[in-house]
Order: sequence, then structure tokens, then C-alpha cells
Amino acid sequence: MPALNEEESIGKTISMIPLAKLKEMGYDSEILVVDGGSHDNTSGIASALGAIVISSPRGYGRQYRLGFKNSIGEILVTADSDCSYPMEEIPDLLKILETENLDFIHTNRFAFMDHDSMMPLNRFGNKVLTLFANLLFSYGLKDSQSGMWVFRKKILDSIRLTGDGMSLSQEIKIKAFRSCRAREIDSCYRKRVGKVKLRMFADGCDNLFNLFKMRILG
Ligand SMILES: Nc1nc2c(ncn2[C@@H]2O[C@H](COP(=O)(O)OP(=O)(O)O)[C@@H](O)[C@H]2O)c(=O)[nH]1
Ligand SMILES: [Mg+2]
Repeated sequence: MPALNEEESIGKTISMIPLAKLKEMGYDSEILVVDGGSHDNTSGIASALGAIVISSPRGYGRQYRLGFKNSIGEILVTADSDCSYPMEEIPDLLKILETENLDFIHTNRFAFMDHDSMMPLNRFGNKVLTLFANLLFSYGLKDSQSGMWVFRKKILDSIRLTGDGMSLSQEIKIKAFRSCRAREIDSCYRKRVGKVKLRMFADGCDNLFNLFKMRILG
């Protein structure tokens, strides 16, 4: 989980992870929080709840790439540190990954989204970015920006991730759909706790730029 000044939500997000259920299913879990330079008590709260906290240069993509490098699990599950993703669905997502022998899953937040979970302009921006992702890459995605992914770590041997910012989210999906067994699953999305970190215009433009760059450079 990438986190930047999330002291209001990190504790609740970690507590939402169904560790007992995962243990019952035979999974040993490790919670890794990658802190991009928080000025609040994000790291202290995460550590107190048993998470491993690593420090990273700022940037959603930088934090994920460092987190992946430092993770020890065979299967990685990602989510924002803001209570917006349904951690209780992790067991079902793992079941789908295993029974369908998939390499990568991401959730489609729009399927069962709470009405107050995304501002209209943000929703529009997400739809535009998803439209461009489909026009340029034809994978028929419904949500190119979802931050909940469940995947086998070994795919990172063949997928080279380069994004420093929010564009990592679309990058991992496009590269997974290009070279692995990947599926998008309808899921839900809730209003985040704490302040939004997304810079809507700057991050949106950067995502669009990176989408065209990926199309041209491969
Ligand atoms: N936007 C952004 N999020 C970051 C950054 N570093 C860490 N994060 C974390 O990444 C997640 C995404 O941010 P968020 O505001 O929820 O953006 P959104 O979910 O796309 O609306 C949150 O858990 C943030 O704390 C960063 O540099 N930019
Ligand atoms: Mg979020």
C-alpha cells in the first residue's frame, strides 16, 4: 500500500484486511506500507499494527516499484491507504486468480461504486483516460485507473514497469493484458477517508502523456 500523509485512514485500512480468513485459506500474509515522505504519523500507526513500513521517494509509481522489490510474497495485492477499496473481497479475488489460473486481476470500481465515492470531474477524467487506454490498446477495460490489483509477483520478471507517478496504474494493466492471463473483475469503491492526494489536472495530463508514450515506445 502506498501512503502519503494518511494518518486518518491507514489504521482503518490495515484493519480491513481479512488476515484471519487468509490464514484459514492457507496464505501467510505480509502487509507492506510504502511511505512517500509523510509528515504525519502514517508510519507510526502502520508499524504499530504490524505492517512493515519502508520509506520511498514521493510518487505513487516510485512507491509501488520499491514496494514490489521489497515484497517477499508470491502473490501481491495492492490498494490505496484510504479505506476506498474493499479489502474484504481479497479472499474471493484470490480464489478467482487460483481457480482460473490467472496471473493478474484488477477491479473495476465503477460496477458497484458508492455515489459519493468519486467527484463528477474525477469520474469524467477516469472515463476519458479509460477511453484513451482502450483506443490505443484495445483491451476493453472498464477502469484503467483502479488501484486494486491481485497478481503473481513472477510476472514482474517479464513486465518492466517504469512509471513514477499515477500512470503506473494504467501501465501495469496494459502490460499485464499484453503478456499475461489477465482479467478485470467488477467490484466496489467507497468514499476515501482523509484528503485526496491526486492532483486531478496534473496527474490526468501526465497519465495521458504516458499512455501515448507507451503506445509509441512499446
Ligand atoms: N496521488 C498520489 N498518491 C500517493 C502519492 N504517494 C502515495 N500516494 C498514495 O496513493 C494512494 C492514491 O491517492 P488518492 O488521493 O487516493 O488518489 P485516487 O485514489 O486516485 O483518488 C493513496 O493511498 C495515497 O496516500 C503521490 O505522490 N501522489
Ligand atoms: Mg484513493
